[in-house]
Amino acid sequence: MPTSANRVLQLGRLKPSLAETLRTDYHAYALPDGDRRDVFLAQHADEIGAIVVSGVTRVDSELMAALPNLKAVVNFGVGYDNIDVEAAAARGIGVSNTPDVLNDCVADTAVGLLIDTMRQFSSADRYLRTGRWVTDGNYPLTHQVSRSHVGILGLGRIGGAIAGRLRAFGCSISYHNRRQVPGSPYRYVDSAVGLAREVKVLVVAAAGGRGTRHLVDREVLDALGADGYLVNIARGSVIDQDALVEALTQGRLAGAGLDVFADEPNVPAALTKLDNVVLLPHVGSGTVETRAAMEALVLANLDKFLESGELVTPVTH
Ligand code: 8YV
Repeated sequence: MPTSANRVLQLGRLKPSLAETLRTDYHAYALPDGDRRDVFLAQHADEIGAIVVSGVTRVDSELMAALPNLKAVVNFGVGYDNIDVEAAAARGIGVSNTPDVLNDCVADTAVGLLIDTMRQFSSADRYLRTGRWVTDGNYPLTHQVSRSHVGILGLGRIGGAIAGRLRAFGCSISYHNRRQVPGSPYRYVDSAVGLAREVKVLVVAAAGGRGTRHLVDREVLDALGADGYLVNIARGSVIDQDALVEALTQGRLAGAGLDVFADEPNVPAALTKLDNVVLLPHVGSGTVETRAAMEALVLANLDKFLESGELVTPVTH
């Protein structure tokens, strides 16, 4: 149980079991919405030492300023573009995320999306269910995944796990990253557009945030071209979504597999009408096993913070 000057605040919705643990074992507050929020802050702002939040809820400098004793933001998720990390650093507030424990599931999702997009399994399933196999005959031919040339945009922990899986498919792998990865067995390309120009499939695995906003723009999409495929398991903000919708609807891109979008949970209606697009509702890490591991890491960070003021997996940026 944290001391009264180091209370825990739940911000936004969390995994139900995590919210329950915070409420019962940590006597955490939950920040109310609307007018009740100001009333809550007037009464309790001084008590809050740590925030627990998930990737969908913003932690901005205004909120940090309203909590004078805030010392930690513990994030459920590896991506932390929901948190103003510069403002946190300036105020001496530590931020933690949940790295590594979700690499496998997110990489599985990327490969699943890539295969579904190129082989059109979801579309073929719809074809069968709507009786078209009987009326129209065999499903049209699609494109081979094995031995294709794949580009990974962002060769971090998740990008590396995706590349490792695709290697087993005999794919040749190139990548673009802010910095070349020392000792990487994959071919480095020094720009996103250069990478898109040489590959059949571009897989986006770069962290979100200001530095990567619209890294995949119209020029990159055109470099990928009418025979190229795009897969995104990172953040919707990394892609210029309007340019993507335009390229797909005009046939300037062969297809796309998307787990993330610019304004979740809203997805452009134009995308839902296309059969060469596979759309998932941000399920990359969404398995029982991985979400349990993320929850355990959130609590490990919180416990360490409450004991020592330190975090297990602090974000360094
Ligand atoms: C989660 C994610 O869906 O870890 C991330 O960055 O995007 C996902 O694992 C999300 O954080 C849960 O809200």
